Amino acid sequence: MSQPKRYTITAALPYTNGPIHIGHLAGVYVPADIYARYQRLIGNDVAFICGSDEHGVPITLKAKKEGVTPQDVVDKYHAIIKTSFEDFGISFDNYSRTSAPIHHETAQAFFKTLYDKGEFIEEVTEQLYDAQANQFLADRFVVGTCPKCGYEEAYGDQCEKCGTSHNATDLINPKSAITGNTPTLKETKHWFLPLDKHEAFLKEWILEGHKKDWKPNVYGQVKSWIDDGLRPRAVTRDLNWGIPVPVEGGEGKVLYVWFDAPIGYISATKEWAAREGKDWEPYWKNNDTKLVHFIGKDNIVFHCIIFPSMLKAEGSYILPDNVPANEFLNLEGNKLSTSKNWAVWLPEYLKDFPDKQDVLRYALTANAPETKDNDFTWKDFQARNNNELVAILGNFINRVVVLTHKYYSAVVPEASEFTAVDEETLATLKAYPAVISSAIERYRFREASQELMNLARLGNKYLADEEPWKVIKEDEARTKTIMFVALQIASALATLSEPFLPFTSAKLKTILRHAELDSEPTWNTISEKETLLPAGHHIGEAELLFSKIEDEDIQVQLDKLEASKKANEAANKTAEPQKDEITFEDFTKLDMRVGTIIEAEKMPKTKKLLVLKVDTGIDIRTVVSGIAESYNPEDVVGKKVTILVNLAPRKLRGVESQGMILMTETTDGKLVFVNPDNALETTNGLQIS
Ligand code: B3M
Ligand code: ZN
Repeated sequence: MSQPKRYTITAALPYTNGPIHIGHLAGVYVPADIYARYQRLIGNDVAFICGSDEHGVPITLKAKKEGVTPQDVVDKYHAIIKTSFEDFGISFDNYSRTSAPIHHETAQAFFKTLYDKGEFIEEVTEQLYDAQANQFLADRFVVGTCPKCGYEEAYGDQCEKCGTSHNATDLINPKSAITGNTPTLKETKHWFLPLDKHEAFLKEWILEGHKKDWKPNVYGQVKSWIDDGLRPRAVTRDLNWGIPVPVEGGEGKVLYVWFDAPIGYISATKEWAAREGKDWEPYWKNNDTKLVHFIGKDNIVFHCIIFPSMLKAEGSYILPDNVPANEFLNLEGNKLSTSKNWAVWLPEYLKDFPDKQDVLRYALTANAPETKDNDFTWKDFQARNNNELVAILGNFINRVVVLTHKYYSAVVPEASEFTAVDEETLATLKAYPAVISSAIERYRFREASQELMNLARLGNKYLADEEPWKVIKEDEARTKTIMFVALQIASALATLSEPFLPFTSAKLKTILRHAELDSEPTWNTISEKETLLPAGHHIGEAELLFSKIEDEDIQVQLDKLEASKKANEAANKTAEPQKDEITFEDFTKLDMRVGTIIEAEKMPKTKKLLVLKVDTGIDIRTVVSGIAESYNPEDVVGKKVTILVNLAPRKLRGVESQGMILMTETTDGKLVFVNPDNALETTNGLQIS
């Protein structure tokens, strides 16, 4: 067997400003977990690292919105996110947080090293400033038009549309996210990482060195940024939430969140190694370690250009071997959005589907946004569960286990002679670990998950073709052989499903009593061993691996989304813009009185019109009013209304209307009377004061 390799596998540190949703899981954490579990299974030495990203403007904004401190925000969401990862079986070796003292020390030391080596440019420049908020506007504190793609809601440090990272002063038409004001410029000192200085190295390392093995979406983005030319980027900020800048002149300033966060991978590795009594340095400094960053596509620039430039400038670190960034997952045709609550939040999913962690993992993997943005639909989720997990994998295992109990009292039977079909089936089985490995090694997790399902299909087909339930009536020896072969497939599935379906794999190993075998099948031995489950081995009770998801369960989820959509529509219904200005004289021309509706009836053959008789205090007049969709005639009789009495009469459907009742519209479109109860009733009309 080959020497175990050392792997440092990182997954993007989630911002602790909210829980995580299926987009995070599909794009980053499930593929990273499949990869890490797989590397462990084949015997490699793995440090699978993540943690909460607790600095940066998103946290500050959330704290402002909720009226609490940033520390309150990160404490709350760190706990929620950490629990979600555990709940979904994401097998981090360490889930740390960037507020941990070890991280503050590590990030400050890193900064200090670059500072001492003269790797920064120290410069006083004009930066965007919000005088009203008394605050410099960096990162998400400022929104404007992206200089590269024209997206109008780009942040100060990055455009989420095209992924480009830029300086806040590059934004066209910047606006403060705090007050909405147009910022002014104010001088301030910062430290800049001269990315231009690392351009040649980046070109050689990525553009020449990783043309073949990096995903085209990642390579293409990196190439386009490098081709556009790189410029120095500020790595410090005038903010009060973050890691203090540890050098002279840095008082009152903090490290840019994207400077400190990737160093979080290193701090989390240190924390883990100390706990485990290991040395952290080989995981970050030995050339034979493979460093792999799992991220979403909006993080590419930071992991492929900025962080590697930092590591290179520091000098003692290895660089990532690969950065298999995924594209985005949409939900039912729309972009996932926290602010619009257009998401499936993991804690909520678990409330509705408490034992279906693996189902979500599987649905997200089978439909992962690996090469392009992809859509998650609840119908597809239901189909993946019912048609694949239940009907193929679950069904196969259930048949094997139930028949073994029924025919052989749960003991693996002795095989006699293998037929050509048996030989071929067993040979195909032995090839599966390599097939699935190859897909995983190429970061093709969709393909890998489908190959796993194909192995279950192989089992199902084998049983359907060999029909042990028929053969048992005439040929006992043959039935034993068939069941023996089927049991080998079940055993391989228990092992090979672990990276994808860890909960199911554990259940299946319990059912097959893998732990009681002299030598438990492993990823590497499946292809080598003659048998996985030997004759005479006792298996355990059948247990339901998957259960059908009904249409009603799916409807509940669709209804939730529909409710979000409605709530958004109501919230987004913006007020009509103000009309052209009028003069005070114009206004005094209006003669408004308080009147009482004394009669009301529907205008025949219309939907909208009511014919009203109104006592205005000066006379009783007829008014035709377009309120029939909001009021029944009987409901308005007796109501006090504000009426404009000197409006020129006009005929509507043959009835002369002698005035206008003042109405206003609520946000959901209902017309309501301008309530005159507070108006002064005078013969001179509405009081103006
Ligand atoms: N927290 C951004 C994000 O959640 C960021 C990742 C940091 S990885 C070092 O999109
Ligand atoms: Zn852009």
